[in-house]
Amino acid sequence: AERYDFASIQSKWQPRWEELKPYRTDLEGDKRPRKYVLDMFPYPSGDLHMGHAEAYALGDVIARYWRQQGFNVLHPIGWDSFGLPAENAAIKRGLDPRQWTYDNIEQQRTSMKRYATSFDWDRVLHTSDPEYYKWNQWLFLKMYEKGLAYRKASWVNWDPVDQTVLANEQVLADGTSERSGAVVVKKKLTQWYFRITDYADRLLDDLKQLEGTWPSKVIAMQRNWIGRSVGADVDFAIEGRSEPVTVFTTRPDTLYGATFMVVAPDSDLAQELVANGSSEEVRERFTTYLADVQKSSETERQATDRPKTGIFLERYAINPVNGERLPIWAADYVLADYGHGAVMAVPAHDQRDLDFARAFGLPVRVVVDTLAPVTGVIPVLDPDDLPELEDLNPGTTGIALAGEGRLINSGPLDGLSKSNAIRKIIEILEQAGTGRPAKNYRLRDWLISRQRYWGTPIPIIHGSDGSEHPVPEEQLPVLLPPTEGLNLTPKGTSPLGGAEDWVNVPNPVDGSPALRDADTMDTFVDSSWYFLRFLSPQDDTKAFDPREVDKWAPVDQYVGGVTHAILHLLYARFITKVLFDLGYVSFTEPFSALLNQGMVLMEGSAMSKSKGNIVKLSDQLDEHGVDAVRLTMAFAGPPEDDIDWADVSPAGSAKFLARAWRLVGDVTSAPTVNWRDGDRALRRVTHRFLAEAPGLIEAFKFNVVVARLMELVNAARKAIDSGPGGGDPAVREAVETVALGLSLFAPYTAEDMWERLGYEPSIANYGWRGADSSLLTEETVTAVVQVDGKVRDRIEVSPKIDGATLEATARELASVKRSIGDREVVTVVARAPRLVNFVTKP
Ligand code: ANZ
Repeated sequence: AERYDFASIQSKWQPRWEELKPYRTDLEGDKRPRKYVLDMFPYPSGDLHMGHAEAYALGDVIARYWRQQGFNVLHPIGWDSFGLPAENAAIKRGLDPRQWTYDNIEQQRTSMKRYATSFDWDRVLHTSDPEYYKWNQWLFLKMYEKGLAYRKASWVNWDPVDQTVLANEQVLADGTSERSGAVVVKKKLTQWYFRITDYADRLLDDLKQLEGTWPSKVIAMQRNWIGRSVGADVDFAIEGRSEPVTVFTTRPDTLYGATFMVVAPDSDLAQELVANGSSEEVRERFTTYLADVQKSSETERQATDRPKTGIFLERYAINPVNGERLPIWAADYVLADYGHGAVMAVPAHDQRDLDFARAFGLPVRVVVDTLAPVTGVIPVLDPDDLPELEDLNPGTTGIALAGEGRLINSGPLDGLSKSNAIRKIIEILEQAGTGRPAKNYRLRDWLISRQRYWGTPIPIIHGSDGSEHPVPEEQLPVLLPPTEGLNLTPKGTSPLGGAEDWVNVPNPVDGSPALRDADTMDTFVDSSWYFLRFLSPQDDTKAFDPREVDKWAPVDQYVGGVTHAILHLLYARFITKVLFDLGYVSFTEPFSALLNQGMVLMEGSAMSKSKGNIVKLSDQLDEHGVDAVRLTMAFAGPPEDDIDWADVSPAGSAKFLARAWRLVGDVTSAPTVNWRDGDRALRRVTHRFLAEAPGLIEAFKFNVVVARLMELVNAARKAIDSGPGGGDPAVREAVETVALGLSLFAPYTAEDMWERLGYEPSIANYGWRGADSSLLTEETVTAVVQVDGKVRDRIEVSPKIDGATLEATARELASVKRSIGDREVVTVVARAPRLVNFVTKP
């Protein structure tokens, strides 16, 4: 048999494709329906790894599929090439971050081309190119004009290793930096923010548009991240202070149960309360306490099992509904930047408040009788076995009564259910002017300034009088200064501040000395709109072309890792809505459908240097060939599942590809042969595949399609070796179908087969073939033949047979004649085409 030599097939086709550009998208002339299939663009951290290989193989199946279905497909690629790793590597090796970045891009580009991803190489972008980041600056200025970009001083997450701030999103659940792994601390800095909180409701409500086309897990993660809470703001007068303090509560119904107030120690409010009324001793203790609090992360502070700490501030608040005096405490379980940084504590019904009350001997007052029946709430306990409310006293049990019930000890609210009491108390407060309905979000504004070099400079000039001046649009881009003479080593302020010639500029208003903003933007800004830039990557007059964007966007299918389930997707959704509001795009969600591929593991765990279990992509490609690796990725299982490389067989994939490829050598008919004259049995296998594969691909069941291809290869091989032979037209039809199917997964092998079958390249641009429906129905069905209810025979009949013909056919059977003998047939029950029963007279 001929030898399948993947290496020579690859080196034959890669340069041919380079010339032919079969994946170039013609935006203008092409009138076919469009599909925008986008893979999350890579960070150029080194050469491509197994994770890239999986993601790009799967995204490519989808892009190639739609191309084959007759769509004009846009499948672009670029590089997310600003960011810390380049800068850190550059510091370590004394290089310019540019060199490290663009060298890695070159390496990845070479690998991607070898990997035969069907990208349109004529529309590549790099976010670190001035041609790209100019438009980040443009976007910033648009947001600034709209009041959506602003500067404020606040406590920020500080990464003490990378010496830069982190967005909340970049702090892991254990309080460490997603980037450096260092324990994140709080630091007070003036920073730039994007006002994403203005969009919280829309970011939440629009998730409905994505149901069914985004993984439900990702939708849930977005929803939780935004974290909307509905309740009320309640104003408490403060003794010795002219202004009231407002608290946010989701349970205004429990207002009569408030027994103290707690403020966040790190809030301005706490500082002020202490400064204007606490004793010297409390002031000192507070200062020590605050220093401690600042060492702990937000997650630690919210942990329920943490011993409660706090300080009584010797100040009092007045409950607006009953005039009660509530002592004010500072405690770290209350966060400064959630709600108003202050809570009304209701220990009977809130566990954190209860733990605190018990730790410091504060009163507990029950105001909801959780044993009283409430319509629609099924009692958990047997009514005959009900405990008394006193037995459930949270002060003794230590368990807060958080459930539904009826209000007690609450004046006008007594007897009401929770929801009715909430409605009523809000009414009462609104009338008195001491409260109103309120919503709160876990989501915070997006901190976008970074104190590092390798990013987009923020296009703002600061006057010596503190004024802010946006750099005029026609002066963009504000280019990054060269690294010569700059010290990139992190030291807490941006290295750009050290570029004297760059940072010192005249004030645009009066020419007086002024300074450029020396911070750079979070690289999530770059990736929040890149999908729009792919439509006109070379246009130096605008960020994107609204005409093309309207035709192509939103992205029909986005493919990428679940690691980006929150940050990147949330920011891209936010910026899309901003651009919609500014009139630049006509849609509000950037990605209509999302596929999250799983991870590639080795022996059950993520590949990592420390575990020493890294499988090198280039080794796999050298050993098994590109197509075998790609096919293995698709065949391993559902795309959302992780792939354990120890459990799959790229060698098996290579063997299958060789078997498929060798079929061509045994096809002896010409391309002009009439398939209709071919062997029906084989044609039926072929057409079943043609009929089923599209639906399976659209349902992301790539592995099933590969399995069906294997069946088809086997059927073709059998027809050649022990059936009608290689000259049968059905064999050609089957083998051509194998090539068309394989072209989704194994482009080199498929292209080579296609040429040897007598066609011009590229197979990527040949359409899919429709299935012949007459070959899809069953040819015969089995009819059961009974005499007096006993099965006497089974015959193959046409599914369209009528009752009379079925009866006549069955009567002629020797088996039937023998069992009827000489008895008289009194009734015949014929249920064509499945059953016929002869009933005789005994
Ligand atoms: C009184 C109350 C009684 C509360 C009760 C709950 C139960 P979510 O769902 O997370 O929004 N809270 C408000 N601001 C806070 C802050 N800055 N730091 C810590 N906790 C804060 O929770 C809202 C509830 O968390 C609010 O409702 C408030 O406690 C507390 F039986 O007010 B509640």
